[in-house]
Amino acid sequence: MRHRHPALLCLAATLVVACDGARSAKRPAATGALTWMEEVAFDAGVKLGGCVVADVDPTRPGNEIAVVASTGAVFLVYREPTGGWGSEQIAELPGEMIQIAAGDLDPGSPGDELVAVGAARGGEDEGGPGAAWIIARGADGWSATKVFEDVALLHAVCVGDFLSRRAGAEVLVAGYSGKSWVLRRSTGGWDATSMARFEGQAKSATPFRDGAAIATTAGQVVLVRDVGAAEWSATVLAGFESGQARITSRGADVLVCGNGGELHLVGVDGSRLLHREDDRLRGAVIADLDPTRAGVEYATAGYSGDITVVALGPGDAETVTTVVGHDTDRIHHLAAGELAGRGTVLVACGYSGRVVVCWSEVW
Ligand SMILES: [Ca+2]
Ligand SMILES: [Ca+2]
Repeated sequence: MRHRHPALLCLAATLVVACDGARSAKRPAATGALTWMEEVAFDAGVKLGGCVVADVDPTRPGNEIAVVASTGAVFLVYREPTGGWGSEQIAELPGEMIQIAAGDLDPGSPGDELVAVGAARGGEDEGGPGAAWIIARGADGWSATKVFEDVALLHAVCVGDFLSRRAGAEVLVAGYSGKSWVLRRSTGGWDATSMARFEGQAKSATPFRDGAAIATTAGQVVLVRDVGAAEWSATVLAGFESGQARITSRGADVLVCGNGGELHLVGVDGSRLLHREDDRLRGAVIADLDPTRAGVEYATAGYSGDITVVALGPGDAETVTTVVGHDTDRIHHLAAGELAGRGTVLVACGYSGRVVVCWSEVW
């Protein structure tokens, strides 16, 4: 199946302000001001669980966007060389898929591979087992391989070098069983090893320090790491009143958000509230999204449909919050990455079935 969207839908709210009443398509005179743009890159027509930006298709230049759907479908969304967006369905899995990550899991194959997690069969709410799938493009096209099944839904996945005694990347998965597992490639396929236990259910995971940080429904950020024993250690780094749902890290910092509508930056000196909304948050991104400000910015999105960027002002004393995009229904995930012709983009997906891409331009 192949979808094409030659007509781009430009929704940039800030563009309306910048474009002299939006009547003119001409760009305003250069002012050095930052303008946020928004496009719908793809509409799957079904709820989308998660998305990632990575170079997973070696036959196309640069990075692509991979998204997973409630139907078990996995789609690739990409920039066409002539402009505009294209898309392709690359897998049809038997259960609802929740999240997807990418990394170099096969050193013998160019580019990155995808790993998707969700329900082994049927929907997220049916209470059945969870499954993890590797999806990759080889010489014969796209393939999907089930590499692990847990007793309950798998909701969290990330790729990193988690096993100190072994070179290369592994996959960490976690979910509603209250356990995380490391999946490693072996001669006969994939092995699950290095289990850690924690309170509550895992919703999201990110590589952190020499292990992974997991956001749980118990409101905790838990660091799981290899301590040379059969069972990994699990250390609570931070705790919040409501369940946590999405997490990312950069350096010594962890960015986490959840059901309380709060986005927290957890560092060595404790945690700081960066943003609050009235509804659930489902996005945690750290990236250099604003080239007019030094350093990184923080982004989130959630059930309000808003996509929000938070920058720290002079001396990090204040937060500067900008709503840079909006979707028509609840957003379930937010990712960032580089795309040809767009620079660093934010990619949101969720209940609307749409893949919404936001990026900034300095005019
Ligand atoms: Ca590519
Ligand atoms: Ca910046």
